[in-house]
Amino acid sequence: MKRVITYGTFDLLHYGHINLLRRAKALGDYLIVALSTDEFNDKEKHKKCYFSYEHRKELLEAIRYVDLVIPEENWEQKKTDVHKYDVDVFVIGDDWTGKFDFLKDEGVEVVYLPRTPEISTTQIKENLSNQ
Ligand code: C2G
Repeated sequence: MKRVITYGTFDLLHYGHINLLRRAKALGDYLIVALSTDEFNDKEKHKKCYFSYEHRKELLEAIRYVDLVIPEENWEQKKTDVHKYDVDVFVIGDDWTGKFDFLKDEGVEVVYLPRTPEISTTQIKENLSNQ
């Protein structure tokens, strides 16, 4: 059982997120999504979410590629998460390329996947506010 983990906010879920999750799941058999909590988004990522953690979690749990959703509460937890959840592969979009290579020292394969161009939560919000 190859276990994959990824991290993110996944607010206003869109096809770019789904493309990432589908490719992440294809790297193994079991996909864990560490979902940024409202507090982590607010204090550390300076992201104002439209949907609450609970609603973003509900949406992710409905996706066929996702097997488990856990909270992402800080930047540091990745190093312990990969052991706690017996993870083989860490995957994230290539906007983070190089930022999590330290996980290789924990015996984890680190994969950066190309982002889906032209779609982002910020873009969605801007387009809607300009309508
Ligand atoms: N993503 C993508 N294509 C897009 C938009 C997002 O592939 N058009 C990917 C991102 O690269 C990320 C995932 O979808 O892997 C979730 O995106 P965000 O919610 O924006 O995640 P982010 O804020 O980058 O959080 O500790 C890591 C952070 O929590 C990552």
